[in-house]
Amino acid sequence: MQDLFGHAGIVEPPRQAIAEGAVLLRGRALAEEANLLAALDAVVVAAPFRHMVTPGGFTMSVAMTNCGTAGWVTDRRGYRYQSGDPLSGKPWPAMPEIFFRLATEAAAEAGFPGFAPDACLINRYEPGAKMSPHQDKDERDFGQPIVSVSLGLPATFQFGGLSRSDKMTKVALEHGDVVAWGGPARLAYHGVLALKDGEHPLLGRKRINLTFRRV
Ligand code: MD3
Ligand code: FE
Repeated sequence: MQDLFGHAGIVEPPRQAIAEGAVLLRGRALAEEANLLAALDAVVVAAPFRHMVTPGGFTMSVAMTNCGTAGWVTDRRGYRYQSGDPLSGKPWPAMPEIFFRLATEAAAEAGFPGFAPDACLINRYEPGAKMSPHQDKDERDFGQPIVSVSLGLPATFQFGGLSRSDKMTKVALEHGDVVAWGGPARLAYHGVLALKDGEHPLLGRKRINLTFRRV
């Protein structure tokens, strides 16, 4: 039998506040999964995933690419947004309309109307890949939220407070989940634990996260 909210037999409200300013929309991307994955494939043909290097000289376990008018990059010189893909020298692929629409609609549903992302960082996690706790602060206007879309294998996401030492809370993010982070959650420390191996019916042994930002 279908549950009340159409998500994997778990009866829970479609909008869940997981912290002040952080709203989880469980399964919000599911209706568009095929269109999202087709658009993703086209982006990745033009701008393949690559493992970037941090300013400290470590190669990230998460592979990344971008679409939109600006893309987040890191190398020995630092973290920044830039309009061109350093691998090709060409502009990042345009943000697919289906990406933009999902991000803006989800933001509005979460209480952040008027969000117009110009950057989408695409993270690919394979088993063992993780993202250590950090803040997202390379953007100009922290009044703008960040929207994230999880696809593929589930991951344990952790988020805390404004200080690295604040206690962190864990939440499982699954295929189709969308989270909007704004207000007091915008500068919260957050990270992703090492991805557990598994097999997703559409994506295989990986997790993809789309992170939408207004640079
Ligand atoms: C909470 N990515 O790319 S997305 C990142 O799942 C990043 O790949 C994670 O953190 C991932 O920077 C998490 C969810 C997310 C994004 C930004 C946030 C959570 C956030 C900013 C503030 C607080
Ligand atoms: Fe982040």
